[in-house]
Amino acid sequence: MPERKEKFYLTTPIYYTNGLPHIGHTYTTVVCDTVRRYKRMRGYDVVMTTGTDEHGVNVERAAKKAGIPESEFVANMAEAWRSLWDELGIAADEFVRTTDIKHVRAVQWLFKLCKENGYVYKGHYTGQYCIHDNAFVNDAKPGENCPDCGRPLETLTEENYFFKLSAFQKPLLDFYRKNPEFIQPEGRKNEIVSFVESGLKDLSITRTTIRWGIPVPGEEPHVFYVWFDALTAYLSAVGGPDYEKRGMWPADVHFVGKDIIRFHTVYWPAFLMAAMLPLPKQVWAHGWFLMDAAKMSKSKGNVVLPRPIANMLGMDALRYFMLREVVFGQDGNFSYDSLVTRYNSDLANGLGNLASRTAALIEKNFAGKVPKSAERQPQDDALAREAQAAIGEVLERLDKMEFARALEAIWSVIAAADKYLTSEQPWALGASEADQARKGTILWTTAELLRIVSALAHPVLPDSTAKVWALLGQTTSLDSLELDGLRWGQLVPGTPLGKSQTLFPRVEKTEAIERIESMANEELNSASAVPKPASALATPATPAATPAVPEKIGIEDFAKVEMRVGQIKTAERIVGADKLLKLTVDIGTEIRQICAGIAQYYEPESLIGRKVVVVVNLAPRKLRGVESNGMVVAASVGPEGRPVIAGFLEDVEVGARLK
Ligand code: ME8
Repeated sequence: MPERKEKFYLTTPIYYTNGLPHIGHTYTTVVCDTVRRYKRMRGYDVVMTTGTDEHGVNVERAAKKAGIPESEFVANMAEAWRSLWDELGIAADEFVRTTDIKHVRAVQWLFKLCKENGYVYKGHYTGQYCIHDNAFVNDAKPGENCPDCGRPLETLTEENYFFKLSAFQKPLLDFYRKNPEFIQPEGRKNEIVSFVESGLKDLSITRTTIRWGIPVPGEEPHVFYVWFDALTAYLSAVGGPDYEKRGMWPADVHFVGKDIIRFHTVYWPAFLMAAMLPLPKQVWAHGWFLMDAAKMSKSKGNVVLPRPIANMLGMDALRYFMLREVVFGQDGNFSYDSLVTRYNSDLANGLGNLASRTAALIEKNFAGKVPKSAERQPQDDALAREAQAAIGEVLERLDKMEFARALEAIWSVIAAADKYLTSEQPWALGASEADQARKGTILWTTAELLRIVSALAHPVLPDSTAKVWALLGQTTSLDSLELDGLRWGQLVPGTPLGKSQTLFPRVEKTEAIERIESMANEELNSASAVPKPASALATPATPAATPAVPEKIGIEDFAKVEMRVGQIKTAERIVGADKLLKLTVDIGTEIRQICAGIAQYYEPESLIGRKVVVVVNLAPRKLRGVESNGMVVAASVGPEGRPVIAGFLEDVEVGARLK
């Protein structure tokens, strides 16, 4: 073991805050937590990061729907995610919120580095945009639907800062070649390599169409594109600009689902290359958990929630099922039926039964103390060899993220021990000295096997293996056990057993499924169950009213309204008037004070510098005691009439008249 512990830094994606975790998110997080525990048991200094991705249009909309400011909405959601992970026994070392000031600074710092190094420029972009995924869809045509989520795309033009992604085609391909383990699993690597080989277009990394985002310093109303913002969370969690002090960056592995592999293996390394920062060592993209052969997602409303499963069967059962049932990297189907079947066969009848049988026999025959292993017979040694071999195999499998194979190896040893007990029949032996000695050997052997199994399975089943560990009278913490020192033969005879307890009570399948489903329905229907389908977050359409035929006006009427380009210089809230902002606006010939009813939708700071349309010949009036000399033009959107300030796609001169 090295003097100074080697570091290991691993991350889950930071999840969107417009819903709560379903078992898809739980899967990635459980995998990450398993590796975190495993690496710690291999002597590494480990940091695991998870968190919440809190910016973007979806959050803006969801907050509006909830009728609260975005900051309050995301604070509630972040707390809900954090406490659910706690409740499920998944304790990450770092929880990043993208609204944290340290994260905001890190994003601005990364942008500055990319810009200073010449990889950022200003331009205009018109494209087809998926509001749900917060992404422009390259090559899509107007009227098409998003290829990822199937929702209609919207045509959008805006002034953006662009990132010169095109400059990184060769560096990325070289990087993949020199680091063949960077993209995992192998199959996904080919997909990414051909994507990069087919040519990379520059990427817009700021937005002016989104308000709820991290401001680009000195460039308001530009805010950062959510992916530039979100990916930086991995770095801000471990020090941001001061990452060298913490010594954790670069990440050793980013665990993600296959849906976001491109962001992690193309954009993210390119941003880091541009900033001349170290690159993560590996991105592991797993498959999807499917429900009825469809990807589980909030929008489809086919989500499975982790809490009801944990309540009914224990979190260890869910962890075991997810890692045992699906080959890591591939898609897997979720069904309550196979979950409960595995629970009963592998956990209740397998590990649980072996532990309780062994403990009960030691209790009865050796007054609750671990017996001595006397003269050994070939079948005892065969089992010992099998268990010893499993240590090597399991470590090797876990190193390669082959969770299902690792668990298979552990459970095959459990099955061998079961068979051994059944054929040796210690309960049928008498009270003679020889029989007692034989009983001792058999029970020491199964107890020792259980000790090894608990240590090996601990990263996956932290709770129940700690119970077996305590049952075997082990007083050290299993979390800090070093797997490298684990050997057959370390169980000390005479150790008093701990208190016996049922680890996995058998359940009746139909009843268990009914209970899980009813708890899930309750959770989904309760006010706190945030995984509402995204469609439910959209503003409901107003019932179609008979359109009033507008009276036509002549051009001379229109000419009476004088509209000019104005630029907002200052903006502040008005005490006692929740809806109003007091603005000073440069209209070319003078600076006007104008009140605008937009305070619930725009942060004053976000408006500074923005070019707007001003009706300049409106008679002055007082609003809440404050004089308003003109009007800022805005669209009235949705049934609540949300104001959206009118602006320009091209730069226009202040004072120019609108005709
Ligand atoms: O994409 N099966 O967040 P997100 C397996 N905020 N895994 C699943 C899954 C399923 N059915 N559904 C979700 C985002 N996941 C961004 C990430 S990172 C800088 C920003 C898991 O809330 C899987 O890990 O949509 C997937 O990649 C992630 O949740 C997406 O979470």
